[in-house]
Amino acid sequence: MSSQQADPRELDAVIIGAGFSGLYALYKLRQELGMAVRVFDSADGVGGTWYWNRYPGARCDSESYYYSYSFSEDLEQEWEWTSKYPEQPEILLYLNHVADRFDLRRDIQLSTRIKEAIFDETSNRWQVQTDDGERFSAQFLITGVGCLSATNLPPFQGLDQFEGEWYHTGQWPHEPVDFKGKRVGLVGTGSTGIQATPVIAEDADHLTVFQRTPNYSLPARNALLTAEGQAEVKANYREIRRRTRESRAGFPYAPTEKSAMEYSAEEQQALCESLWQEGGFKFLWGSFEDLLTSEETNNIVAEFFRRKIREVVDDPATAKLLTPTDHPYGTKRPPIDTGYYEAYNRDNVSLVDISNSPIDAITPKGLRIGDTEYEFDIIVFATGFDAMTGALLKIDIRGTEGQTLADKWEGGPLAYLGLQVAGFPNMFTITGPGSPSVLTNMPVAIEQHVDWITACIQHMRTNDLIRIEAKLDAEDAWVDHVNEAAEFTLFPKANSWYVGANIPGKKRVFMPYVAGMIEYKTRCNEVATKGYDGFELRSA
Ligand code: NA7
Repeated sequence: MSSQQADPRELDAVIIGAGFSGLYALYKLRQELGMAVRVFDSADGVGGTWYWNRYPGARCDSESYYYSYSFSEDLEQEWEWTSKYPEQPEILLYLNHVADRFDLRRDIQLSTRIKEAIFDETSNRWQVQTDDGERFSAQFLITGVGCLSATNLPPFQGLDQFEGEWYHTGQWPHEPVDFKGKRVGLVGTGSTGIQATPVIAEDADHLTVFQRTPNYSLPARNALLTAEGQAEVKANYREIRRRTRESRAGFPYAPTEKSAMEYSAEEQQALCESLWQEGGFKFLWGSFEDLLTSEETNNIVAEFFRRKIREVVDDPATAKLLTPTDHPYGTKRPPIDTGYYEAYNRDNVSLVDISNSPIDAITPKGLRIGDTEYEFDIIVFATGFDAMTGALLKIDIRGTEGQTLADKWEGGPLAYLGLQVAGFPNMFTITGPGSPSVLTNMPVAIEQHVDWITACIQHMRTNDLIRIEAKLDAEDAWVDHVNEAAEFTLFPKANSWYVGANIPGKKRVFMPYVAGMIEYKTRCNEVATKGYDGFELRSA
């Protein structure tokens, strides 16, 4: 009998994705609730984002000691991070260690893509099929597919004719790419392009960067961790975790209590300078409390960045092209770099502004813009992701009455608390659209979601409930609230992937919840305390 015809294997939960989310969800549901769980991932290793993003210079923009799990004190104490901002291989090692340490691998099925998941209203179970035709049946479907995992390769005409090598940064090969002596073209100046530029420039004969929108990048000021520094963090972990959980964005620091307008011009500049010197995300989440709500305050910070770019980049014409003026600081995801602006002072790096003249075609020898052809041996596309919804919509997910998730989300994602979609019972979306997700330090958001989902399932089991579904009116109210929260900020002013602007034809909707982790967590807890208010629960 072929696997297609065999009865589906019965599980309590199917989890899609073996990154930070899926690993923790497996741990919690299996360890704490004793559930029969299976995690699926299309990759041939665990790690999610950190499995795929192996491009040169790939490193975490959050500091290692808080971009990590907090659920196990033993794990915290035994794991040794080597640098402030860990490189991709180190985070991948960490996640592999977690998989081994907690004996997770026996319930993880790799190299397997989930093709479809259909909710059966008779049994109240999800019928799930893999791309190999293997079938599983589970009460719960839990997605941990990542917010930035469906790569965006714009449909450049002629790419298949290119005679050189080309790569998308989000699907980087496992073997090192040799840039030595090569003419390299790099498309995209988001976080990824900005991390990759200085590293590729070290080796390439010449690197040409194609920039559609300039960004405000902050120096990371990475450093190796000392034994004393590590010991201090380890001694203070509980307090650090408390601070991250009680912060707005999952970082262990807070912004000023007053508006920038209540400081003198000298004080404003002094704070900006000290944050610039310190480096990293603190500029975004630990500077002025009204940075993302007041144009006046934002402009003070934006001007500070513009001055820094002029100071670092030698050639004034290049500095001007690199200077963002089209969006407020922080309304596109701010990159953190190591020597990005400095790279443009090298003789072998040049910048091409494509804001008004897009790439017309990829040619056999390179790429063409108008009448100009640029010749390359290697083209690197750092063109980002179909964020927040792309990976979910790649799966054929069908809820009640045969409704597909793609149809439900035609006008933009709809979800209650970013955790459940009305019409899709017993499905939970870890860091789904409508939750703080990408506006936070991800592991903090992931742990909060998985903890909430685990408690919810525990509640259902204790009370003999077999089905939970978000109510439409609760979902509508939440979507309105997410939009209102965004409207109160400067975020909607930017053409960012937060609103789907990077994907032609994608409905413009502000997808993450911007009011902050603490506000969000309070609301989630209230919903649970009130007997899962806004959800319809059914007993057997
Ligand atoms: P991003 O931040 O989406 O950056 C993608 C870059 O590629 C950005 O500069 C885009 O310009 C550019 N882009 C996208 N499509 C095109 C086309 N068609 N032509 C030219 N340039 C294009 O992705 P990243 O991978 O850098 O970062 C994603 C997240 O991963 C990051 O924020 C972290 O959270 C980790 P645009 O700005 O849209 O004009």
